[in-house]
Parts: sequence; structure tokens; C-alpha cells
Amino acid sequence: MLRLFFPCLCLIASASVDGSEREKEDLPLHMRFKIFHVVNPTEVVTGASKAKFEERGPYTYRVSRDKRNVNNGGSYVDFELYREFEYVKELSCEGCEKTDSVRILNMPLIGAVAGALATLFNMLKLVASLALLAVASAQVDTHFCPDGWIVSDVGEEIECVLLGGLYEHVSKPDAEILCAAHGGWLVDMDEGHGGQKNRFIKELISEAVGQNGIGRPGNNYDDQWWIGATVDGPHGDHNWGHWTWDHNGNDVTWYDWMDGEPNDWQHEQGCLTFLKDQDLFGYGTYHWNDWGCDWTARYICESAPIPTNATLLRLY
Ligand SMILES: [Ca+2]
Repeated sequence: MLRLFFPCLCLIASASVDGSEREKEDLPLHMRFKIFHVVNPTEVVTGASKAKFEERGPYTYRVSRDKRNVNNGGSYVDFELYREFEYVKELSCEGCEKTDSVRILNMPLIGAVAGALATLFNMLKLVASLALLAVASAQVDTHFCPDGWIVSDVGEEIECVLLGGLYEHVSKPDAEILCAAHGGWLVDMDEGHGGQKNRFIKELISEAVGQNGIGRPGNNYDDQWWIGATVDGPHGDHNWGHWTWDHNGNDVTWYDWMDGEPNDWQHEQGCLTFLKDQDLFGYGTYHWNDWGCDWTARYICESAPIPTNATLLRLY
């Protein structure tokens, strides 16, 4: 009997990846493999018959990710991303073990073996050990943002953020055009790390604005920044209404309203901004305000980073 071990890439070719839980940061990511086991290897190798398959699985592995050596260089972030795979017996097929052996097709090898060795072996068993799936890969990813953009590294999401100028007060349609001209869209918080990103953006604009004029406490409606979300239909401070993120159309599921907002003043406030509530000295904090889409505010764009990655795949 000839026992051959295949690199795990052979198995990945017939694997399905279940990433449905990925958006929720604290939930585990699982990879689920179904493998087509060849039940008539002898006939296949000798060319007597086509392969007949039997589905085995799913074999489920929990994937844990660990970012190490994070280096934020201002216009780039690089880090080593380690992924480890742990077999989850309770989520795998009944009675299945990670040490199970299956026979799988490796077409180039089978062709070579059949041609060269068919006369020497009347039976060839190809064994790929699932234990080989216990691999860890290391990726070194570097994400660049164009000049003038700021790297947002929240959760597992790397994005680029661009603040419009402090003197650029534009309508929301104009803000959308400006962001599109920069290759982006109006900022949103729809990535599953909304609270973290919301805080990050508020820190950015607080830093950019600094102190407003002295002697004007309360909501400063001249100090607002567009957010890429829109409400559909009536709303108010008791019924906030149905808000969606503009870029992907998903529902807004959490809010950071300023006290007394959303008030839909004059029944024409269908868009969303950050609004500053400031003290007597012009310092303060930002929260959300519903605001007229044709009225003016500053703008914040976001875009995907430009990936330049070197991927190392280590097999243990
Ligand atoms: Ca309002």
C-alpha cells in the first residue's frame, strides 16, 4: 500500500467556508469542510471506472485570529495575523474524528500514477489525513490609505477615513459627490463594530475642530458633520423611525442621539449628522442629530484600504 499525504490545499479545494458569523466580533468563526470520499479508488487509478463519491462531513474547525506586532505608521498599518484551527467535535458529523482518513482525488497525481505505476500496483490507496488541517497560517498584511486619509483600525476592519475641510459646509448631496470624487462614500458605522468606530470618528473630528468660540454654550448647529444614513418616513424623539446606512442599505440598529434628538424639526430632517454640544468655552462632545439633507454640514468620507499583502502559509 502506498500512503500519500496531501498538503492541506488539496482539501481546501473541496471545502466550504461558513463565514456567516463573521460580522459579530465576539462570535467564533468556523470553517466547515465537506469532503468527497472516493469509494472505488482501484478502478479510478487503473482507469476502469469513473470515480464514485460519498460525501463525508462536515468536519468543523474553530478559527481563532490573533493580531500581533501591530504597527500603525500613520498612512499604513501592518500586523501579523495568526489563524489557528481547532477541531470542534460537537459541530462535526456524528462519530467523526479529526484523525479520520479519506480518499480524495488529486487529478495530476492520479494521472501520473496511473501512467507510470498502473502495472506495478493493482491497488493504490490515497490517504489524505485530516490531521493535516491542523495548520496555522501567518499573514503579513499592510493596508495603505492614500495621502490625506486616516487609517481606521477598528475590530478586524481596516478602513480609510477622510475629513473634509473645516470651512467646507455643503449639502448632503454635495458631500456625497465630494466623497465619490475621492473614491469613497459618506462615512457609516455598519461594520459590526459601530460603537467603536463611532467613538473613533468623534475623536477625529473633536481633534480637528478643537475649541469653538467662547460664550456660546449648547448645541452648535454650525458644527455638524454628515453621516451616511437616511430615514424613511416620519420619525421623532419618541419613535426614531426607520434609518438605513446609505452605502449598503442595511438597517441602522443602534443610535447615539443627542439629547432631544431626533426631533425632525420642520418635518424635513431626513438625514444624519454628528452635532456638537459644547460648553461655555467651546469644548464639548458630538452625538447624532437628524438634519435637513439640503442644509449644510461638513463631511467625512470613508473608503476601503488599498491592500498590499505578502501572505505566508505555514504548514505544521
Ligand atoms: Ca434634529
